[in-house]
Amino acid sequence: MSTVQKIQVAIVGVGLVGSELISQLLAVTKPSPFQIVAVTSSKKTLFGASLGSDWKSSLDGSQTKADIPALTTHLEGLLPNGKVVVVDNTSSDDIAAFYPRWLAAGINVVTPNKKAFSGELSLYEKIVESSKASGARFLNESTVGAGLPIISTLKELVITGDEITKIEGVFSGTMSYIFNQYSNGSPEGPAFSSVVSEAREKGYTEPHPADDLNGFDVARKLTILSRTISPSSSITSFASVQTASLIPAALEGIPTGDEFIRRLPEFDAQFDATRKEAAAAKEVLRFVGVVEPSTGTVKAGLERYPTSHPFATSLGGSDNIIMFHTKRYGARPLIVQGAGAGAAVTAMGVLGDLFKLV
Ligand SMILES: NC(=O)c1ccc[n+]([C@@H]2O[C@H](COP(=O)([O-])OP(=O)(O)OC[C@H]3O[C@@H](n4cnc5c(N)ncnc54)[C@H](OP(=O)(O)O)[C@@H]3O)[C@@H](O)[C@H]2O)c1
Ligand SMILES: *[C@@H]1O[C@H](CO)[C@@H](O)[C@H](O)[C@H]1NC(C)=O
Ligand SMILES: CC(=O)N[C@H]1CO[C@H](CO)[C@@H](O)[C@@H]1O
Repeated sequence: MSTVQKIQVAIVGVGLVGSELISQLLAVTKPSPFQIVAVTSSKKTLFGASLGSDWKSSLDGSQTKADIPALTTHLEGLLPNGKVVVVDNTSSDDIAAFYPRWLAAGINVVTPNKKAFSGELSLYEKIVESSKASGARFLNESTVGAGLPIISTLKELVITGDEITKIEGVFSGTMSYIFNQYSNGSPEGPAFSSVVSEAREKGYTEPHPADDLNGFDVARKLTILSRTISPSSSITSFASVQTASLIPAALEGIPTGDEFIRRLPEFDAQFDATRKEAAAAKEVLRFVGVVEPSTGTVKAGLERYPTSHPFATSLGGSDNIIMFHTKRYGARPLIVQGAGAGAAVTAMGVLGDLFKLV
């Protein structure tokens, strides 16, 4: 390996997953094909060709301010030494806006950040063009289902010539948790507001639960799947996905999560009626995303499934489950299921993408 050039990895955003990724990178069986050359938080940057397990205190002590253009110049300077890849572990639109520049320069991009791939079509088109022009790659496995093999499974179905009839799934870990608790086929159960409030206390929701209940996270994931099936998909941005928000109209725009939680009980009766209706038909409620290429349907919302359906029987915790209905898989769809969030599995999805560059 010593004669083989290492892949030079720069990590932007060092929270839970970023930190976990660094641990996993440092634990890769020796000789590792990777070398961490830079780590950046929103405040500071640390450069170094041999960052080790003490990276956190070194970053804290660094005198170098975070500066993405300066990082970019530094990385361009490393290109003669071999491949360079930026791991974007932020949820920042500002960082996403740099992908075209990085890709055009020949720097690969690996990320769990959905922003660039699910936002404005013009940014996405620039990303695709810059990558084509330079040959640098962008990899996105962990944007959908964290570490679960969703994108890679879909890509393989598509490139081998299978025809996707429909993809349907529970794509949000938060929504999964909420409805696994709320609706199990019984007409009775805990109040919707109490399930949401408990999920929030456990840290399973965003600080403002409306940021989960609006369905945008699912709409972003569906946009990524649609564009992966067909880069010329007509989705102009995730905002154009037909999304049935669960936020009661009267609570739209409430500024704080605390006030939202205080008011949510006013709408328990409404959710309860929906649960009773489903139970009477021996069905459960699940918040799902659907992509149906033949009709151009891309939608997110609450749907009902029979109590015998895998979406009712096989989900626990905040699992994701994704069903691929295709021509070859016929009446028995291909199903991928498992934990769809968490630092360890998300970092694994990112590291798996890094290995694709080796
Ligand atoms: N956690 C999961 O299970 C999971 C699963 C799949 C995908 N993801 C995706 O992973 C990404 C991160 O997740 P998150 O929700 O935990 O994000 P987050 O809380 O917003 O964390 C982002 C991190 O990036 C850093 N950051 C933000 N802007 C930056 C900038 N301009 N330059 C450098 N660093 C910057 C922040 O640094 P400071 O701490 O220095 O402020 C922070 O540590 C998101 O895109 C998310 O959608 C997460
Ligand atoms: C995700 O990455 C794959 C490459 O692995 C690519 O084929 C696909 O088009 C990408 N999708 C999006 C929406 O970026
Ligand atoms: C995917 C990933 O690494 N996400 C992490 C990025 O960093 C933030 C910390 O600020 C974590 O919270 C994320 O989980």
